[in-house]
Amino acid sequence: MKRLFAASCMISALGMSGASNAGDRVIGLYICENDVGIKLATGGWHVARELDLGAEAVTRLFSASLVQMSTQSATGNVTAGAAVSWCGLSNVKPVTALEITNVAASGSATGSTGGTTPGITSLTVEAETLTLSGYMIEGTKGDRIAVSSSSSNGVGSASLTSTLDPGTYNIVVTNIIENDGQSTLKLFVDGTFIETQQYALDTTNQYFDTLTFYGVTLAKGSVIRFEGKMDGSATRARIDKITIE
Ligand SMILES: [Ca+2]
Ligand SMILES: [Ca+2]
Repeated sequence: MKRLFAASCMISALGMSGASNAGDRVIGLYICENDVGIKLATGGWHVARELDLGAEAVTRLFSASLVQMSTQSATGNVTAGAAVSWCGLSNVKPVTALEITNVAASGSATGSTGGTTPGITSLTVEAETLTLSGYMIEGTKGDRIAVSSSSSNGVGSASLTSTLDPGTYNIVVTNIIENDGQSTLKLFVDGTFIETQQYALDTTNQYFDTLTFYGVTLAKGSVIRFEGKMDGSATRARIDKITIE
């Protein structure tokens, strides 16, 4: 843990006013552009922004948060500013300091309810980071995926391996709707077909929309696969990101 404490001290030196959320847990990470979103079990979404901290500190905070998420050790003080909207999430608090606490050494886990330490129960991943077949990364910032086929009604596949605790989840797909047709999206878990959903028609230049697959049972390490299908040649079953919660 020594290296973690060292990293913690450097990050904490950036600012220590308004500290709160001690004893919380990191339950989700969301990498968006140059920033890292950190979801706390009680404190909700926080974000380490490059514009606040610089790239190096964001990288350190990501490493520390990843360890905290995987070990589910308690946070120390989390120092954050007023809530902002960030990368499609609202009420996100910009972090200036996050203190790592070694639960065993400090005893700061007092006040927890005991029992089994909860694991990871929510996850947001950019579609661009999924394993793609027949999908291409698209957009000026490479910020979405689109079926790449030149054939009418072409299909593409995008998959990820779940790192979540086994359980039942809602899978929310942030997609991009179009004004000239409606793509469809099939969900498969470990090769088993679950459900087909159809994209909405974009009549108001809405652009972003969501499709939610409710009550999906995931085992540890389940492979979640989406199969997008073009509507003729009009649409490309575009996906921005996936949230599983
Ligand atoms: Ca179109
Ligand atoms: Ca995206």
